[in-house]
Amino acid sequence: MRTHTCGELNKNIVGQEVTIVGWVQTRRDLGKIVFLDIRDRAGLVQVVCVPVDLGADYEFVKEVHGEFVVEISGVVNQRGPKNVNSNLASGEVEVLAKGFKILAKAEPLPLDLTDEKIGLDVHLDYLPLTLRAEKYRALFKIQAGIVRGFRDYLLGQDFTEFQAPKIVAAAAEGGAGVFEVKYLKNKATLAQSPQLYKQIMVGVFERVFCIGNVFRAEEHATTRHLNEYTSLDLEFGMIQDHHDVMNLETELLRYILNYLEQTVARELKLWNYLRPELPDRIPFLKLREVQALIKKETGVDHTNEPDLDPGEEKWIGEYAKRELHSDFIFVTHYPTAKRPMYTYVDKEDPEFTKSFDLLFRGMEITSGGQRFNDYQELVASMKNKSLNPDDFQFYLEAFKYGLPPEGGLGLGLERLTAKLLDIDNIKYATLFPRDLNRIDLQISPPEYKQKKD
Ligand code: AMO
Repeated sequence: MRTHTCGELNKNIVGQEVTIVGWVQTRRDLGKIVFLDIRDRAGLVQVVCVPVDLGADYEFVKEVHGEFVVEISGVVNQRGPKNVNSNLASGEVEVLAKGFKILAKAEPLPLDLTDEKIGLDVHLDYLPLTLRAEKYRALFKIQAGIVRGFRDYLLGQDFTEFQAPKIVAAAAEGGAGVFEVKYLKNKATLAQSPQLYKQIMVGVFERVFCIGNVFRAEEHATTRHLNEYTSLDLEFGMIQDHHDVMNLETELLRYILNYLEQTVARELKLWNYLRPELPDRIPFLKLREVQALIKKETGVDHTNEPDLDPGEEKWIGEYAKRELHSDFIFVTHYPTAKRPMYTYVDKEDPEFTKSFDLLFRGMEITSGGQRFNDYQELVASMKNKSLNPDDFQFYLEAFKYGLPPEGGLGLGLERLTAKLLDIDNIKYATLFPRDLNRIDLQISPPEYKQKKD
């Protein structure tokens, strides 16, 4: 029976008998003495296996290699000063094994988990194994920390969490890019976002958030697009305008960064984490101002375009860093013609909306803004976009019966993770990425399959 986790072992319990359970991470043989690094959820510890101490159990030691799961009883010993491993919480001690059991066997590993040069496709094909590598365990601990920080902050601000449906009738973000669901009697799609439901829920709780997967039928496999991603969504009522939403996001990000640094500092060190510059107020510019700047500085005239292309996002990201000392910049006032029907129009300049994107290190990680809350205005906006209000009858009920001025945002979890850790392809920062060519396993050309068999 396990008495301690590996991470709990330290010099205060030197001399004590313990039983630990974990995976064999590495094996080193020195003649008949075998050194095993044993890993469990809490950490890693070195175990020394000597034939005289183990007796008959030494036979089991002979058999084990990486990823075997074992139970070891033994005595905690202090390591010599030269052998202390300062990277480990349990690095000052080791366990001298007295009893050894195999709990689960592992086949020989098809790849070396410490090899940083494994290509993306092989990494993804072997995810159940490659996710066990130290760097990837760290990455997804950090990602879990982002989710936790998001939730904690919003609960602290009196938001209520809800679960949004994933089978929906209407496309929230516009018709393109939806997956149809054929089985049901009604026309249905997979949700592109919880947008319509979070707005309905403002009528119920005033402040709400939800964390869940959403689906986008993206036509191309790129380094920043997935077909399924995790959206961190929030929505709240009683706002003045989109600046309230931007200010909330600024404090939310500050909370998440602090939370990560307090809880997963060791994991952050394994990646190229550099604390982002996050000023008291994140700078904000209108889309047309950004385009004018780009034209002035580079000569490229995109001043009539409805959006920034990835190169322009990068450019303005670098500008924000250099000139405004911020790794973040809000770009506001996207054209009314290009934003979804729920986006509030700037009454002083009706061609543009009170919407924003947040760029982090030159990549969009969030969209948000103020929404129409007036029933008549929302219906008119739908009609302007050639949408039939009858298709949105259910959603519109929320507006018929009193919805306050409100706004919100959607933050892409994988993009935030990737940018925070300097990862250039979003798929590395996605637990189980789906794209045109892959659901878990890549749809492989025959010669590739053969090679693996
Ligand atoms: P939008 O469609 O801009 O807005 O999405 C919000 C954020 O989600 C992330 N994202 C993606 N991440 C990975 N793969 C994709 N294919 C993908 N598409 C989007 C990005 C993006 O900034 N309802 C609005 C949000 C709102 O206004 O509240 C929406 O979904 O980080």
